[in-house]
Amino acid sequence: MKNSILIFINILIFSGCNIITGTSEYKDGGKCSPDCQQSWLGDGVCDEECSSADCYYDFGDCSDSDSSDTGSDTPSCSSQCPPELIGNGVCNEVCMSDACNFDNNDCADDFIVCNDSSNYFPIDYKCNGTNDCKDESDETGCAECADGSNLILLEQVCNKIVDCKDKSDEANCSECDNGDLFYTDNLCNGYEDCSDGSDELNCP
Ligand SMILES: [Ca+2]
Ligand SMILES: [Ca+2]
Ligand SMILES: [Ca+2]
Ligand SMILES: [Ca+2]
Repeated sequence: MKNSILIFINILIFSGCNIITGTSEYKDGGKCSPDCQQSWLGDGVCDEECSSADCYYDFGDCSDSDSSDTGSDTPSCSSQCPPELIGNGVCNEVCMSDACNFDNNDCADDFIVCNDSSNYFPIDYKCNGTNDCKDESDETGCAECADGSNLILLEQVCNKIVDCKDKSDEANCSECDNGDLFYTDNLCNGYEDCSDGSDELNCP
C-alpha cells in the first residue's frame, strides 16, 4: 500500500514537470511578445505573432511552415541565416546572399541586388555613376540631369520632387488625367507612362 502511494506521487511530480517544461518562461506572467497569446505557443499551429526568437518561433510551430514557404533549399542556405529570418519583413544582412534568396526582398530599402545575383550593395550605390555590379545593372535605369551634375533614378523624373540640382528632372513634365506627372517627351511614344494610360490616349 505504501509503495503504490509513493508511485502515484512520483507520477504526479513527473507529469507536473512535463507541463512546466513546455512553456516554462511564459506560463507565469511574462509574455514573449505583446501580440502573442501564451495559449498559442506550441499549439501545433504557426502563429505569426509568436514567430520570433523571443518566442522560440512558436516553440517550433513556425519552422515547418517557414521552410515550405521559402523553398526546400532555404534551411541550410547559410549558417548565419536561419530560415525564419528570410522574408520576415525585417532586413537581415546575414541573409543577403543568392543562396538565401537575398532575404526575399526584405532589404529592398537598404540594398540593391545586381541583376545577375552575383553581389549586392548599399542602396546609394544605385545610379552613383560608378559601375559596382559586374553586370553594371546598378547603373541602368538612371537618368542624367541636364547640367550633368548628377544621376537620378528614372522613377525620379517627373515625380513632383526636385532631385536634380538644376531642377531639370521636373522641368519637362505634363499631367496625366489622374494628376500624376510624366516626362513630356513620352507623350504618345507607344508606352503607357501614366498609370491610367492617359499619355497614350488621343494620339494621332
Ligand atoms: Ca528578413
Ligand atoms: Ca553604382
Ligand atoms: Ca524628381
Ligand atoms: Ca507614353
